[in-house]
Amino acid sequence: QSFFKPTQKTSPPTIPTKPTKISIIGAGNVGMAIAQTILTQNLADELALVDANPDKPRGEMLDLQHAAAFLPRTTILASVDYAVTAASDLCIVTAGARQNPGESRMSLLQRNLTLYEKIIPPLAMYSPETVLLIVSNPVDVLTYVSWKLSGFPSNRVIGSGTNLDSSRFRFLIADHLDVNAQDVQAFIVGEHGDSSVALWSSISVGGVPILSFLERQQIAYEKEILLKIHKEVVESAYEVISLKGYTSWAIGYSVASLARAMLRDQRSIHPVSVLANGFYGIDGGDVFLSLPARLGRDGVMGVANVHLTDEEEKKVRDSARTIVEVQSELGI
Ligand code: 6V0
Repeated sequence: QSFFKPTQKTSPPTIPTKPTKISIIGAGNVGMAIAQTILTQNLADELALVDANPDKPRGEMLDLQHAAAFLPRTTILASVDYAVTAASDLCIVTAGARQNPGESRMSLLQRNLTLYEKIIPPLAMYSPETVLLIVSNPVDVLTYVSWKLSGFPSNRVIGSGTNLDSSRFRFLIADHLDVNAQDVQAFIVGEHGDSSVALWSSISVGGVPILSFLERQQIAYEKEILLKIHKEVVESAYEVISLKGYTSWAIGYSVASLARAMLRDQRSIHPVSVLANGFYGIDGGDVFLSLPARLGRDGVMGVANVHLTDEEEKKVRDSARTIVEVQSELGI
């Protein structure tokens, strides 16, 4: 006997549509901040958590399931077995070592490369149509590694890149000008890390290009403040790590915004790590770094043709060269 009495059928049964499924690999601080944001924003019908440690994702799954009464309905799964990720629309990879206080992102490479060789092939096998969204550091090199290991077309392999750096940048500019960060348009591109490039010429606040405004008003000292703000962006992850041991909330929101852009086919522009050959004179080998990309259901739909000054272009090429040099030693 069922709990519900069937109602009189008045229309034919609906054809079930495929549920939207997101998998998160690595149920650590970053993976769980992303999971929590995805759940509260109702971005998935199914959420699968995978971690090398079996207790961690199961504990996280139970803890989140116990919040079901306060959340949109989402089926949460957890396992060490990649079969749980089958038929994902989006796989977000956060597994791996994180920086110790003061440690650079690049120094994580060897440790995380070995893990990726075990993670990416089964993900690609169980979800051949998925978009891969890479978060572990060094994110640009690991996005390249994931592209190679998956054999996917480059539009379906994306690194979270400087989406987070750009939101830190927008916050600091907004804080300085006392406006809402959502009214600040500002991109940081290039490597997610120490050689990232701030695109000063394209910063606008409420639609007003900020640099030309400052020049017209001859407010020279403000430019120094802007340079200081970029320095603060580069140092901010190191500061958060030295204070709380890891970063989580901002990357959680940042990655959820990318998941929304793709799964809801938003065609919005985000600075994320994409295959960058051919843009801004980058030609020294395959390289992923962040450029303002238009995101939709199939991942990257194109790169916005943002004007860069000669100096900005040169810095982006230098950033590319740094990454290619690291990659050339990987033997992939
Ligand atoms: P964490 O809290 O130590 O979590 C890492 C998780 O990965 C742990 O639960 C591990 O058990 C798990 N893990 C390890 N090996 C495997 C494996 N082979 N398969 C599956 N799971 C595995 O680290 P945290 O979550 O703080 O950071 C994760 C990664 O994100 C690090 O590489 C960070 O550097 C990186 N970040 C990237 C950011 C970005 O903007 N791209 C921002 C913040 C952190």
